[in-house]
Amino acid sequence: MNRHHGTTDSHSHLRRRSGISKLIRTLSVVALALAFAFTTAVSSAAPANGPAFVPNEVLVQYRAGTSEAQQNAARGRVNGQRAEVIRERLELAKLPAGANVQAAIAALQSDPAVEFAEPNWIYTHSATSDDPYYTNGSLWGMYGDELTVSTSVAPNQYGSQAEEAWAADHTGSKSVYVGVIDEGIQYTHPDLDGNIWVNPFDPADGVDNDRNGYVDDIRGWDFANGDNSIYDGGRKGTADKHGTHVAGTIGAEGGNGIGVVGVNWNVTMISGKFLGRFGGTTANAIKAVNYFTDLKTLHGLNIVATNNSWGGGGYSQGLLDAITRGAQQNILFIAAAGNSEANNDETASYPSNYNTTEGAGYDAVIAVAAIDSSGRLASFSNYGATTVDLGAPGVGVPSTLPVDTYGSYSGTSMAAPHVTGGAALYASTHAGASAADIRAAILGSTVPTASLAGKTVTGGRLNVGGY
Ligand SMILES: [Ca+2]
Ligand SMILES: [Ca+2]
Ligand SMILES: [Ca+2]
Ligand SMILES: [Ca+2]
Repeated sequence: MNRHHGTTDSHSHLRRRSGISKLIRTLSVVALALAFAFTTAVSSAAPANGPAFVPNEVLVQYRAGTSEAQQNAARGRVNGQRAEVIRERLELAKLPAGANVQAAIAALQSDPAVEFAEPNWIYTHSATSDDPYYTNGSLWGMYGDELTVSTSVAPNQYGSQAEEAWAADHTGSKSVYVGVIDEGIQYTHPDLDGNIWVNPFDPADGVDNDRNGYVDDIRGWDFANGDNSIYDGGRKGTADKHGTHVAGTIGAEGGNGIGVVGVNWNVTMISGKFLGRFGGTTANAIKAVNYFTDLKTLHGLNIVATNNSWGGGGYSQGLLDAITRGAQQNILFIAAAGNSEANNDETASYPSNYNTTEGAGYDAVIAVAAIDSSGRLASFSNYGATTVDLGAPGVGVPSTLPVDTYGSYSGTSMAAPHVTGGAALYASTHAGASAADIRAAILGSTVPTASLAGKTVTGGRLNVGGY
């Protein structure tokens, strides 16, 4: 399970935190002559081979109508302390050092005031670098069946067909917004800077002018560090590579004569940074998802989707509830299927296996597998005839990297943003389309692909050519 999402290979460390040794295990998987380094954080509190969670923390959802005294009594069963209120009646509680998290959850669940209690799972992103610098002509994921915009490169039927949409002058719109829930983004990158949100509702004056709970969230928010700097890689680009790469696939600037181009030449991306150097947590993932839902409801921003190229934890009712609230506001949740070669029908992969149908009346989650430039299912990619919706380019994908550079990564992390880019592109040409409409368009326009038959819901690959 924990191979599911790794990081770039710079994350292989042993680290000690809060007295708990964090074992970070590196597995090498050889595929296409690339070494995929999957790194995994496992706390000593985690069950053997189970997903990792933060020791001494639990998420607790209290039932509607419960009093403060009832909540305190429930928390008192496990000698817990309220650390943070995430959402109404949903809190992050601290347990005493050394507490058995699973036992505490059982005790909390038995209290009538508690709707559910669950671990604060740890997520990590997934990406594998094969070539540190962008090589011209390799952006196959944007190609289509015919030569259209580009004349210097060969067509590739297994690309997303974005070129064909561009040929029809469909290159996206800055009035379409996308949330990037990931690491941060080097927002000053010359191929991204024009497509990153600048918050008009909360100027940098030390005041939370729009009262969304985040002071000066100018380009989004860093939930990992609790600050408004969404890029923390400095002048050497030591962090936020993965988020910057994902952003470039969704919306690196096109037609500017430099670097790469995203599915959208124009789009507005907002950072929901929650993955730090050692991953992220359920608590912060929930806050990031809620952030975009709240931005949409508070300001009417046309946020059509969030991209979620991460995973690794177990099931979280709190996170599903947050995704469902987003779904109710017409925000798609587009997720990487995972990189553990696993069948997600048999072993659920989160968040890609979530389904919002029960709470929102449709499923806002789109799970994405990775294919290579020959149309094969990527050797690392998860799949699932009922749980993974489609395939998209995810092997040897060049995109933006800090600082002001480019590089090629592989992973379902790279496939998902092609689909998210497709959602934004579709929204730009179909004003008023609901999230369910966009989802239906994406799944309905896939091209049947042998490697995806029986391994995905659609049996096909992304095709944005007609958007
Ligand atoms: Ca402000
Ligand atoms: Ca604010
Ligand atoms: Ca920061
Ligand atoms: Ca460019």
